[in-house]
Amino acid sequence: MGHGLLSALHGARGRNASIIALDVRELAPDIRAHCDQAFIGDICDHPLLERLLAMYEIQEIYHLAALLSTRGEFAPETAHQVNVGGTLNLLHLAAEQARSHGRTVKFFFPSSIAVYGMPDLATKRASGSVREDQFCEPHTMYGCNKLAGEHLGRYYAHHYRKLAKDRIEHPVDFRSIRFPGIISAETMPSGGTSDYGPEMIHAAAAGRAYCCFVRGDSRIPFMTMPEAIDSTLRLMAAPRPVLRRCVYNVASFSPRADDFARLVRLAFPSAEIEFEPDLGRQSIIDSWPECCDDSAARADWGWTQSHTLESAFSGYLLPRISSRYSNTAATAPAGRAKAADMLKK
Ligand code: AKB
Repeated sequence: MGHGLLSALHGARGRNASIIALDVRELAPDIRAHCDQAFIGDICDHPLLERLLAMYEIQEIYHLAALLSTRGEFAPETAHQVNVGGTLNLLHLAAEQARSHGRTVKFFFPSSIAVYGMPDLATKRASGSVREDQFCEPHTMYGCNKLAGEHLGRYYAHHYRKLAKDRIEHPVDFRSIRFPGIISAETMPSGGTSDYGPEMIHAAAAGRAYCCFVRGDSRIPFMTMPEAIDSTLRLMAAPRPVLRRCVYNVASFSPRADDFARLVRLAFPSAEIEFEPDLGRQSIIDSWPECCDDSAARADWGWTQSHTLESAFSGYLLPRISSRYSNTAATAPAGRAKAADMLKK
């Protein structure tokens, strides 16, 4: 998501704003071209963050670094260090920037539906759409970390150094969205549990068989990458007084895993998809809600989804994915166009 956001910020930025990127890996040249400076490094590297603090007058921070839910269960303590330690470091950087320049620093934190923990499948199915304040008892380290990040952000925004004589009020303007699974036509996710959605589509387009690690009737919310980026920019652009919360749900579509498979087979008739649930990863998906109530985001900052599952396939995924895998038999133009047409109907 960070890479897509860099391009969007580059297009949307004001005349005097510079974009400074920090990533653990070197950026691809086309993404690097959107930045004024790009550092290779880690958000857990204190001296590097101190250097950034000294070098720049930072006005906004978009903190996208995290170890996701599946990877986090293999190394929970490392996930905690990166996800919570890294968030704390960046919030501290924001607060210190605010202190040295006397201006509130805006901070964007992508939270996740992983903060929810549905106690069992029956409750998940009966609950339908969940509000921000319901079922916040995560089952994964990643979910615990995201919930901790939300609380830390609220603390830095409203209560930081409560007892200090030289405290400044509201050093950080913390804004967060609880994202569903995100599907990108350009990049493959890794280390997440919602990965089965994008993996199924990319595998079919590349002409590879796919074994889905959850049951066909598994349902969680998803959205496309452009919707995720659009929601981030919209929330960050909203005037502070209209925001009644720090953390918002957003929603787009909530397909079952076998709905994905149906549309993938329609678009790529030779796709081979099997379902072979992995009990551990299935239990994570079963702990996430079927759908999120995004009425607060709609009311406060005008969030609206752009897609249904069908229009996400026909208007975004199929055209883009097909050009990415353009030399595989699975993406033969005639079949693709027919599938996109059928989806539109
Ligand atoms: C994951 O699967 O861990 C992420 C998420 C839902 O936050 N994609």
